[in-house]
Amino acid sequence: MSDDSQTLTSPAPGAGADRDQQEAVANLRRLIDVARGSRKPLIHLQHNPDPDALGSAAALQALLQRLIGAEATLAYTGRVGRVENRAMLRHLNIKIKPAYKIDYDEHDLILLVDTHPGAGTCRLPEGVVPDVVVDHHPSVHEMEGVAFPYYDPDFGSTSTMVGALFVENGIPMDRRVATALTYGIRTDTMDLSRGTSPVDEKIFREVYGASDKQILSRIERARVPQEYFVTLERGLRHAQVTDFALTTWLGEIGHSDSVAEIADLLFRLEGLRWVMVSGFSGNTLFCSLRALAGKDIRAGKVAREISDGHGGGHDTFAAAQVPMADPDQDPFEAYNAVRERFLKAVRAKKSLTRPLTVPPDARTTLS
Ligand SMILES: [Mn+2]
Repeated sequence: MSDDSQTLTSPAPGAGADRDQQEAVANLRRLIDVARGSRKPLIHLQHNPDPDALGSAAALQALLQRLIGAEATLAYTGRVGRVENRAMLRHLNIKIKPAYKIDYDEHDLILLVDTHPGAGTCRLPEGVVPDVVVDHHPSVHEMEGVAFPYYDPDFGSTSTMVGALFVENGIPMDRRVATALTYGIRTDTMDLSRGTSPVDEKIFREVYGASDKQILSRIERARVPQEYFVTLERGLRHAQVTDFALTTWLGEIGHSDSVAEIADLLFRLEGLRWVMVSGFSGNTLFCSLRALAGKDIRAGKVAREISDGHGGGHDTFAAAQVPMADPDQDPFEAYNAVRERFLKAVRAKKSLTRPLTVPPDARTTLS
């Protein structure tokens, strides 16, 4: 969506902003109504939480503290893999607890952030229905039983949604929360370049202005372990360019964020319209998809198709986590099967395939 179409469809310059504020006031009211009286709130994060999940959860925790004076516990499943994300936890003192250590019955208020019931990234224990859902991911599921579904795919990030509750209601936020939200918005929207609305721009300006630039820099430039380069080398070596689509195989990965990390990097290749990067951990095949925005480009739909429903996401970026049911299945064969389906789904001509750098079995010399 271009800026031009925005100004053309907006009724008047100020009207949209007023509406955003009215919505934020109403949403805060609903949050207070649902949260009032809670002594032990719990915020459950998206599986393998990313900076948007971590930032929005930390901010929601601070907001609840202010509104009802109770300290919410942050619970997560999966892993925080990427070094930047671990640096974010450390530098911003965000404390998260593994969900298996949590007794969900002990908590009188359950809030779900950056995912929603029914989504592949939601790992709430069986039977637990959240009271509040804060999420911006497109959904095909009904939020049944959720007292306050604060759900809107027009937002570029969940961090923007929580940020709006602060900013539009004039609630002050401290530097730590502003920094967490800044990093959440930045990473989820690729520096406001994908899937954003004017609200994201506005809220980002506010939180960035109040953020700690030193800490932001420390998070963004976090040093990586040697393993990162080993994985990267495998990704480069196995990369094949088929027509306008690049696919590659990372083999066994230490954490599921690797596929997204390498996908972002390889997507910079000129002429590309699609990228799919895969790797495996345990008996799960992880795939990360990137697509160039365009008419009928639906990366989320492709991710769902190639994984028999084990994937989803946005139009230009999506992911799939394919279970490999048979323990004897060769992960590379599983990848090849998914790759075939992917190339078919995006209609890339297989005859136009070449290695990105060298053939996978090439011997290279340093001379
Ligand atoms: Mn998000």
